[in-house]
Amino acid sequence: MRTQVAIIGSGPSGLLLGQLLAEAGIDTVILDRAGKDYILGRVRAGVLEEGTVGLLDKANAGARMHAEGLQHDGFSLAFDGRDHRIDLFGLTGGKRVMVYGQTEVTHDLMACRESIGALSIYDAANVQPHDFDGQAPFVTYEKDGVAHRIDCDFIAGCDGFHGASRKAVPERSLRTFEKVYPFGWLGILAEVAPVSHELIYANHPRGFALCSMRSAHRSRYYIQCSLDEKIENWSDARFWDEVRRRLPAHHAEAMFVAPSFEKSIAPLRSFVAEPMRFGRLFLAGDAAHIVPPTGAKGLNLAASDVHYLFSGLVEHYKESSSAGLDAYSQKALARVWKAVRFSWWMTTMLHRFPDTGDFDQRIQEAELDYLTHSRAASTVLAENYVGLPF
Ligand code: FAS
Ligand code: PHB
Repeated sequence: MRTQVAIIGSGPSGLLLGQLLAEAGIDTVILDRAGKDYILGRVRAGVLEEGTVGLLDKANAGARMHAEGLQHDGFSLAFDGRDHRIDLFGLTGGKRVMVYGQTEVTHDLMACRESIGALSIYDAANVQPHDFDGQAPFVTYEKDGVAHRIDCDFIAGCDGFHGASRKAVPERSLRTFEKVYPFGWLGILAEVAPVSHELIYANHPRGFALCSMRSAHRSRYYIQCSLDEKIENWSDARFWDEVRRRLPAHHAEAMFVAPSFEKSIAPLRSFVAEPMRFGRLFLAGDAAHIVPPTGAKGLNLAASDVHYLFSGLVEHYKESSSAGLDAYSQKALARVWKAVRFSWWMTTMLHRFPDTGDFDQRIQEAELDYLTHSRAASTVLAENYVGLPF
């Protein structure tokens, strides 16, 4: 089999790249080691930047998002028993975010790909990129015990943090940067109206909490938890009690509760691999970087990587220019590091760290006080949250 671009990974990165390339008449094959249902069963991101919304529109995959997504003009920071609203729309000259779950984005992109008859191969075992440092790269995989090979012009490594693409790069060619946080997020989904019409990020002595949503009748809540927490120790009742303890009283009293239908614990880390290009292999999304979800950047960074990679591939095929591909890594990393910084800053400001001393605690309190009383400081938060320009 031959294609122009072999895409490893059928998450948001791979699917969005595949759809944009298809719209440009460039042939792709997507391979994923998991099945469609498993991929669609993962509950992850919930907030889309305008740049991500624009790319989904460009991919002709935005109709349901506009019909069912929720436009948000702001969110609140809660601490010392009070709310402080961050007016995204007013502070950024009219920008906002779209609340629409990653699961739905993935579903919509899969449906688009199926509607155009583009090939995705699921349950592909032992997917491996080869000869990407030459002019004739290829990908091998096994399906139902049969070995296959796909010859291609380029390989897009969109296979996430644990994927095969980054691991196929010789260690001497890669430099990685990592910070692991001493806590995780315990998240639940419940079919119940959210406690507020906007998101609430809470800093509390018991730990961080986040009140988010997927719709007007589906809530998504998170609480900071220790890394040795076990999900089986968290009944719904215990979770609802804990999340309400971490919110201002008026929210805790108003919160609707219901049985959860998803409950999981995610570790938090910051991770960047440099560069993001190795000959004819390009890393995009979580394959190249990970951010703590506090800044709602993971999925949106995947989208901006895809924007740069798509532009470079179109230049190659339509204008016989390698400029875009040659600049990919440097352009993508410039935006990645600013989002990594923002996500680290939001995480450091809103979470309680086990080893925090009295001085560090006062600094965190001063940060929150300054942020909520200075238009300049709030503007910095707002412009990063809605997404810096591509
Ligand atoms: P993904 O990991 O989504 O997709 C990679 C795909 O590659 C998967 O389908 C996988 O099956 C496949 N794959 C992996 N290895 C392979 C191999 N060897 N061969 C073939 N295929 C392979 N971001 C936010 O903005 N907000 C959040 O709240 C948030 N919560 C998260 C919670 C968790 C538990 C995790 C892990 C991430 C979370 N993220 C969040 C980040 C997340 O949304 C990612 O940024 C997003 O999924 C990135 O998309 P992809 O780069 O496509 O990677
Ligand atoms: C979510 O709704 O899953 C969500 C929203 C904002 C974040 C992280 C997660 O910062």
